[in-house]
Amino acid sequence: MDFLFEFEKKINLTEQYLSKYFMENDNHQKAIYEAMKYSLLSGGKRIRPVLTLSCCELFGGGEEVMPFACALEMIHAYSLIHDDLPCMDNDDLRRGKPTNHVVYGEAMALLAGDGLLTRAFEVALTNSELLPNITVDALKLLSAAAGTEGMIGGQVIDMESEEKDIDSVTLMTMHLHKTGALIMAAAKIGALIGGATKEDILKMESFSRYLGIAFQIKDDILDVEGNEELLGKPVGSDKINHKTTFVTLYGIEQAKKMLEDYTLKAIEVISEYGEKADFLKEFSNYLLSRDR
Ligand code: GRG
Repeated sequence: MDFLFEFEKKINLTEQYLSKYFMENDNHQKAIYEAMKYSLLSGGKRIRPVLTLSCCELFGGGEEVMPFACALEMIHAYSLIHDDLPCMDNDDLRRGKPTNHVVYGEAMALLAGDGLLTRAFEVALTNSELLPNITVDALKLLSAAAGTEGMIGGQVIDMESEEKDIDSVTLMTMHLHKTGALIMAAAKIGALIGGATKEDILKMESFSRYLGIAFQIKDDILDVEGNEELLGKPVGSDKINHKTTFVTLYGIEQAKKMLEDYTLKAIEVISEYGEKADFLKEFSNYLLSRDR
């Protein structure tokens, strides 16, 4: 299997679907669609939809998962818009471009985030061929991951930790929610729609929990050692904002060791599926060595 070729194919499919959902907007709502598209169609790595699709394929599914895969990416895009707002992290740059509120103003950025979140659920429901019980279960996973027991819950821990030294348990809990929840939902929804059993879905949960933590550790390392041009945002922001990260808590060398350990654990879980899981194994390694 040529990993980069397969990866590119999955990214292209995601781009096609995402654009399709935003084609017909030459009407009086033009302004909000422009702001939504600015953040949704602007060079994200598409990790969540690619994970959703590949986990679906692992169990024999395919393109039928794309509405849910895109819904996850839309929720991710909304979280980035809101996270950059002046009342949150107040960031001016993301993916090498001015943030949404810098271009469209705070009020429109707020609405663009709200619009993406709401539209995500509409988009998720566009595949009427899925069995109703599968759709309902996938929606439960999606909404729980986005909400107060998931990503929002993690953001609240983050806000309450500002300017404080937090311990390793709080740091882990925060990231399992803030970053991990959507990544875990991607893997589980993909598996569910692909036809996985309950037992398989539990395995995918374990796999994606390790992967989500590894993803965040890498993010913290990149904030120290990354290249600003490749990242499209300034490095060192965690230090400036006095944030506790895997690097500040454990040191850079230990953080790198943890990144490798969590990635290996993820790969170990998925290895049970043999060659069928080759893409996911390579994908885990790609996340470990990524430079943006
Ligand atoms: C709803 C305000 C609000 C926040 C929710 C997820 C989140 C909390 C905020 C987003 C900011 C952030 C730094 C989250 C941590 C997860 C993370 C590393 C996001 C970046 O994801 P990538 O690297 O982004 O997949 P791209 O740009 O590739 O799409």
